[in-house]
Amino acid sequence: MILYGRDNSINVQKALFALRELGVDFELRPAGREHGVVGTPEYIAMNPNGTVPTLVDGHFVLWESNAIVRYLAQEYGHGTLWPAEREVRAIADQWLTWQAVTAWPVMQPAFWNLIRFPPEERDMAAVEKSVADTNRLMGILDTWLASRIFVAGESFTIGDVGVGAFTHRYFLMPFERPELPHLARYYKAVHARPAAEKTLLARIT
Ligand SMILES: N[C@@H](CCC(=O)N[C@@H](CS)C(=O)NCC(=O)O)C(=O)O
Repeated sequence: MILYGRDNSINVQKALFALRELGVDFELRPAGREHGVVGTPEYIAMNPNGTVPTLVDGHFVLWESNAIVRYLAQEYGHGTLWPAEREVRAIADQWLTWQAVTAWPVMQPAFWNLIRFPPEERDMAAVEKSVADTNRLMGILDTWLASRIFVAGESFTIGDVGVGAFTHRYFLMPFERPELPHLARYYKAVHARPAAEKTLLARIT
């Protein structure tokens, strides 16, 4: 299996996290930003969006990080990343979706302005709103985690692949966070996983 991407992208990290949790043999082919590749005709033929990640499994090509996480979990993670119980699986998927569709777009303005843009180009009003909204969303997650270890209950699932990678990025962002004791405990539980240690880099860039 080949994964195209760069290991500092949150969307690539989700695919890497799933591959490593599942113990699947794969090769990471650097692509995106400083690595280029994504604009080549060969890459566009695989992924017309010109984005990362893209997974190649034999003849089969798949893009969209959450689709990749679900594909891998269904193929290799029955009873682990892909819970056997229908409702647990649905809740895991709910949080995987929440990370990508609700949480990440809200934190993106803070990320782009504070991490990617030089100080003179930062839109601090957008940052302020993004930080306030992100902290509010993480408060929802914190409350949810008060009564469970991982987002879908006692076991690590696809939901934690997304929410875990996102929580990591949230705690590394250079802005103030409220006290979120359950989220802080969750973050430690995610980090204790060998796959997380390899995947969630110590610096966000
Ligand atoms: N919804 C897509 C978003 C893909 C995406 O925008 N990826 C970014 C990196 S996080 C990208 O390819 N940026 C351009 C680049 O790295 O060259 C997914 O989840 O896979």
